[in-house]
Amino acid sequence: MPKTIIVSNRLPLQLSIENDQVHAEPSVGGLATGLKSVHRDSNGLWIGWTGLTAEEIDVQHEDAIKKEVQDQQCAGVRLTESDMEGYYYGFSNRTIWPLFHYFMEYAEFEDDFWESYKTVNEKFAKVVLENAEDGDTIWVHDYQLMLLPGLIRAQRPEVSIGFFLHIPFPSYEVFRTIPWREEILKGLLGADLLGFHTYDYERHFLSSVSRILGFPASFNSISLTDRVVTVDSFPMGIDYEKFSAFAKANHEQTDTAQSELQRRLQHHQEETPDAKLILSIDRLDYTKGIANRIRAYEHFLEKYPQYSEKVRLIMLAVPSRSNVPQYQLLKKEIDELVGRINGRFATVSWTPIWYFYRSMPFQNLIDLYTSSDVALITPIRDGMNLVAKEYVATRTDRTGVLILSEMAGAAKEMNEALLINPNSLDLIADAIKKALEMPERDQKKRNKYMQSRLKRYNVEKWATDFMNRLQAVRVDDEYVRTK
Ligand code: ADQ
Repeated sequence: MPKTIIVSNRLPLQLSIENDQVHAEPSVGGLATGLKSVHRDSNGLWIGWTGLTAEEIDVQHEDAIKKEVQDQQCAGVRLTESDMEGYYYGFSNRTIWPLFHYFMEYAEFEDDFWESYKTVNEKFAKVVLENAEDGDTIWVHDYQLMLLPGLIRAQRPEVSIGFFLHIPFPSYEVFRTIPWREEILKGLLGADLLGFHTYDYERHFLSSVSRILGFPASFNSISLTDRVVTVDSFPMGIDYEKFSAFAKANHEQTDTAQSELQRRLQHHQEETPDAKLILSIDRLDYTKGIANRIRAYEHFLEKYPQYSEKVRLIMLAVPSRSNVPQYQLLKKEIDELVGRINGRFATVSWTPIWYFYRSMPFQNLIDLYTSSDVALITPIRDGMNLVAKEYVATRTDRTGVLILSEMAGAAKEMNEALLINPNSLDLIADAIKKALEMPERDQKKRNKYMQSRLKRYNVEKWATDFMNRLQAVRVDDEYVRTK
């Protein structure tokens, strides 16, 4: 029976070694949830890196790890520390990530990074080819693996290959600055179907293909010499039911069952009933516009001093890629900004920003979403932004206001949010005021429309739509080739 193989940089599991025993726990991230049915049904297999480098794995644990991984219907790709340096921290996160998010001045074009990226994509290809048979369907994820569709196609033309990019695809003028632009496009074109979050990313990709490789691209298909490649947009959704169910349970919880954070938040609300909470959650990344957001909040406090002691920004920044220099600099900048603003505006009974630099358990994430009157999400660029969608899904009584950057893919589906240009501190400050003063009726009306859309196009629908489309384009292509 043909099977579906999912390939991503990381496997959807957490490996740990305790008392010489190896354990693998399934992870609960959005991608893992969305692809659960694709993975579990149809005899599926997930291929990716386990999270432990070859140097971190003792020889005596190797077989146990392999077995644990296999038990989760997964197969591991063996990567060394030097692979991770060059392919992941290097080419993926110091070349592609900044460039695809229009941070051109951060992009490093290093031959060594590129060589490592090619080597690791070949390692992934080897594991895929060991496991794939003709007739199988392979779904490759994200910017770390852009050469993989081409490498698989070259060896096994009779498999069906889909690729989904989770970050923006930049305009041709930006993309063409990459020295290895042709190889990257050819790698991607090994797929039968290429998916993007928005129509704009899809359009940018088509224009790069026709201008760099000269293949005719019309509407949403590209005619290669021997095949047709389909390109389309599939905006990724969230596990709506899970977020809304957790939020409902949160509201119904008795005092004793509450988390420490929830108790604190409730206590804060009882002490200062007219004070409002503004929430900010992201990985600590320069694309997320965190520094600008803090400056905009400062500008808001200057421009509207009547809000002193009446509002608090609760900011969660999750540590990320902390060995890449730009991330270290950003961390320092944010620490300083938070210190400066708290020092400047605080009173004996009020701290304007509560700042957490850490990862939090899922339950705390829900506590924050359900307790906040406003979510302030202002990325400079973001492929989609799931936090915006999760916030709206947890507002079970439909109150709450989402302020969202126009530069996030999610803005295309969330027109009822207060959309702002993240580069204008003044617009953000005014949007904060508008959000804090928005009548409940208006809040509920906006959230009602967004919720019904998010509920319908959830992450499972996203995954099945992509898979159905992949089957359909494969059938069409076979028809064209045999005609
Ligand atoms: P990210 O850049 O990581 O994803 P985002 O879409 O916001 O950004 O997803 C973050 C996820 O992490 C959310 O699901 C959120 O719930 C979770 N999360 C955040 N803080 C957490 C915490 N402290 N503990 C546990 N979980 C936490 C990339 C792209 C995005 C795109 C996604 C999906 O950059 O643009 O939306 O992939 O395609």
